Amino acid sequence: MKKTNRREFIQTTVKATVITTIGVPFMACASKAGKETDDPEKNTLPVLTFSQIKLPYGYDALEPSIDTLTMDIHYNKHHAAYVKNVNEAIEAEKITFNTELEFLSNTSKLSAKARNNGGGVWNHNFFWQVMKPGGGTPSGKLADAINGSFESFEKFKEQFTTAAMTRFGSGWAWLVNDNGKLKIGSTPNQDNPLMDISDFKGTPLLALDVWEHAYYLKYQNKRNEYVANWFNVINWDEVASRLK
Ligand code: MN3
Repeated sequence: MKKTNRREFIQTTVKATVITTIGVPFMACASKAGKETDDPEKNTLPVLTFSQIKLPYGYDALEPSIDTLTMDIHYNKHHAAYVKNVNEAIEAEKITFNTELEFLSNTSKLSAKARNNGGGVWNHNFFWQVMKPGGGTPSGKLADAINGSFESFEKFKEQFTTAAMTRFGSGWAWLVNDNGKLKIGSTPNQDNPLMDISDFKGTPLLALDVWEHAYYLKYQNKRNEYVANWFNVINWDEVASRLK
């Protein structure tokens, strides 16, 4: 009697456990599914938001190559405006790209406002990082790549300077990696070599802003002096880190 009772008890307990384990996940699934459809936050598509990096140095850090007032206005007014404008465009135009790279490589599908301001944010975030007080010269693998592609560092500087000087109007000069080969070129306005619409493509290693707002307060019409002095504040370690 005692034994039978115990078996019955066990069987009842097992049945109850089975019901519970089937029942609980079912309820959990139902509840989770309900949340996914009812929660407005979970129905919102992920949207890219552009932002400014923190300036890696003070406004006066690149003196005398880049003056303090220019750095302040460039970062706090020009760059900040691109951030505000591209984020407005993303919202107004319901742009749903998830990453900056996806955004840039699809610029042919974007409005002029989204393209110009998105490029403006990305280019300046890149530009701040490839500069630092003190500068120096490239070394190691990067120096080998520069010598291999342009014969010498001096020839690289000449070619880069030509690209910066011959960009008519506003734009950027670039050093890019194009499948292991380094190339120099330029883009108009806020376009860059990651954009599908760009004639000049590659992975950016170094960039120089040649918009007048980048140098006019100190150098006025003398873009050549700005370019020559900028070579003293290139962060070659940062450039090297981008050469994969
Ligand atoms: Mn600029």
